[in-house]
Amino acid sequence: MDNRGRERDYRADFPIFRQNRPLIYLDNAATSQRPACVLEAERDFYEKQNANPMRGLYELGLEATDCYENARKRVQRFLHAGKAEEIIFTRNTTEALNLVAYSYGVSHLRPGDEILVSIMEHHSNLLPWQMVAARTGAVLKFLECSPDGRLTQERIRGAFTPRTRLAAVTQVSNVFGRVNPIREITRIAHEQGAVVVVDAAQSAPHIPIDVCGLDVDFLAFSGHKLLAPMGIGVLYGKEELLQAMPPFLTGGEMIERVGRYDAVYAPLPHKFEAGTVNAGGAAALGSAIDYLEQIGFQALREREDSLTALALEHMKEIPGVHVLGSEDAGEHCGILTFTVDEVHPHDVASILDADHIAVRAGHHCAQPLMDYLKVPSAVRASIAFYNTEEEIRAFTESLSQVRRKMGYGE
Ligand code: C6P
Repeated sequence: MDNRGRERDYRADFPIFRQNRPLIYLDNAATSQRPACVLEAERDFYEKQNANPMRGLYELGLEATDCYENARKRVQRFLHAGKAEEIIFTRNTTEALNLVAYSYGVSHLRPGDEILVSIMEHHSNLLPWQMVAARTGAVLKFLECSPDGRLTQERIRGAFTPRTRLAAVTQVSNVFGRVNPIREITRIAHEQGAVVVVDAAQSAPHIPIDVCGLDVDFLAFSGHKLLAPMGIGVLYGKEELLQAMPPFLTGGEMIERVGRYDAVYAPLPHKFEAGTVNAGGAAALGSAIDYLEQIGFQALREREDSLTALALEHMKEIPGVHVLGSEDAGEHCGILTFTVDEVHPHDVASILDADHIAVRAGHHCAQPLMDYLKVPSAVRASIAFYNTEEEIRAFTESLSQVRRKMGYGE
């Protein structure tokens, strides 16, 4: 609400919605849209400060470095991390998780050690650990969820053993949208001497994150799901862990000195940022965080939850539609994954698309979860704060016609 009590028109901040084309964008969990201020921040970098950061000793080069390092400090404050050196810029969540797997996982795990992953992990937080297990002889174990996507205390306690060395868990699943109890998990993991890697790709856009309060060891997120451009992501790691890890990628700018046969690596965070960095993307991520925090997570969640409640209420009334996860709209972070009896999810998505409604259909890069749920494929509508009630009504109206259009029932 603005100070005259009117709901702010967030939509007006997003140039993509100003085009003269019908678009009801409900695929925000795949990638968000970007507000004008974020696009301007990236453009501003290239128009006013563009030089290769950390290299040029001339004025423009120093400004480019400042811009990049200020973005790092902005992310540090966003995550409530203790030090800017604990923030590593990556391309996305996938690269950040691979960094931890290749650098920490491969060098720290031994045959017989256990890696615990939840069954609801996105492939990006599963395949790296399959690779680590294959290379080190560690054993991959699964933390199962209840059929409605809950990681209960008993399940968590029962999944850890004295051999668990690492647990990789998503804070919010891209299928269920429920916030997982990360603080509980880190408490139990640390009792067993295991480190915790958190995938925050779907949580960072919806809830405030305090890496110190949660006591996570590593945490990754992508800028593009959080209003920033594609190609910029973040890995947070506890300083003492990052210090002890070998570099993931090697090459320019991650070194102190190079000889013919060996090299001394640069201190944190540059040890993990080989090659020319995405400074424009980092500047834009800083601007996206400013924009989000200016709205405030509470206002953002209230808006997303009320739109989700409206969608859920109408979806429950449509015969043959089944939503995965919680019955409570407040436990979805805007993510509504569903099936429609007798209709393939791809057909559902095509019918919605004919009404200019963009949703995702398929296995959502979470195939082990879909196998466990015995749902090979599903449709997902994911809502952001800049969606409107009219859009939600248009979506549920279009959805209510799907079975009839496919020749079933009403
Ligand atoms: N999920 C979705 O439509 P990248 O691609 O690296 O930015 O993010 C990977 C990723 C990791 N973890 C979770 C929980 C995710 O949801 C994603 C990306 C998108 O659900 C694209 S597959």
